[in-house]
Amino acid sequence: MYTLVTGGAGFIGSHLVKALINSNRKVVVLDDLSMGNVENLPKSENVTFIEGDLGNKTTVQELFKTYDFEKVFHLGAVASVAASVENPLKTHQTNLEGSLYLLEEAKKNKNLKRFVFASSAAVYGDEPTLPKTENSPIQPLTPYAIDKFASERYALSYYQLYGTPTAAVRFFNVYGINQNPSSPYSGVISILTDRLLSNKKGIEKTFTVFGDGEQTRDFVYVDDVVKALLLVSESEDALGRVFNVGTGQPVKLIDMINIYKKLSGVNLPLAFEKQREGDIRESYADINALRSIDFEPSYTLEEGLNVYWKHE
Ligand code: NAD
Ligand code: UD2
Repeated sequence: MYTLVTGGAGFIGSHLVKALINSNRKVVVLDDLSMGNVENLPKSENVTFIEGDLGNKTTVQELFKTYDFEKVFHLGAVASVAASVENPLKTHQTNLEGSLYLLEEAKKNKNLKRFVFASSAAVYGDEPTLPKTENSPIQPLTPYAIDKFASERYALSYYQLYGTPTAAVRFFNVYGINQNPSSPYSGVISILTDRLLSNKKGIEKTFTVFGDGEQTRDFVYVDDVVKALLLVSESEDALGRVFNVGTGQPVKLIDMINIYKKLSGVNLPLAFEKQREGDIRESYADINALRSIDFEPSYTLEEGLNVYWKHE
């Protein structure tokens, strides 16, 4: 029996693949390498890499004909909000149509034990209720968030309508090793790491803070995200439900920057620019639902940043 990880060559997916391999699973990765990199994958005979587009129905159908999947983790997506705003149609083909192709195949597979869909805190938009519980108002503001919410609902409705064993997770701000810092819309911690590394090497760079730095986020270390994904894929209580994945702790952007500068011991000048359009002021997760299936984050922000920095 195999486990499918779509988007497995990407940031979060590749950490999940490593964890699955370490627990002796046979893993199939479907990734079109639009963002991912095969170098992220562990070298193991238990990993089969398939370069392909999950937004192509035939590719997905062939995949399910070839392999009998016990678990599916659907992480493959156009993960950039900015890209979704630039090209809603292309994003939709991957982020919604692709999800439906996978769900349709999952529905037919009687051996399937779990299908976990990776959604996003973006579904909450800038609605001000805090902390975000899974029942907080939904206000998806971008094509990315709209497709995430629709896919999530489809996944959960497949459980209600057809008994397909689905669950969904809403990731907050994930950070860690292998996160790509190359776009201005990459995760802030990956950009900060990149700037700290440059300054450490004597290449002087500044880090731009958008706004006053007082905005809060729930930064969750990637290993904790993998832990949450595995729990959601195993717990009977997770069936048909959606779970926030964060730490439950809000951190001010400026505090995170100062903690990181201090632990790296690198001097990094800051420049302040006006707040990004549409930037959310405050965001953090209520993780009681995840706690109810025995999740507790293992990393404080300091610990996560420390592991990340030491690796770089
Ligand atoms: P990522 O870009 O590193 O990973 C996504 C992977 O999907 C990439 O390897 C990419 O090549 C692949 N992909 C894209 N389009 C594809 C297609 N048509 N067919 C096959 N593969 C395709 O991003 P990530 O940060 O690892 O995100 C993983 C998932 O988690 C995504 O669904 C993303 O939307 C979601 N998410 C991430 C965060 C975060 O903080 N990183 C927050 C919320 C939600
Ligand atoms: C996250 C997601 C985004 C979307 C959004 C929905 C990531 C990378 N982004 O955006 O996809 O789901 O949540 O709410 O997961 N910042 C700087 N300097 C920089 C980069 C960022 O000051 O160079 C600020 C940015 O303006 C924001 C904060 O840092 O206030 C976090 O930025 P981010 O892009 O990492 O994540 P976020 O929460 O804006």
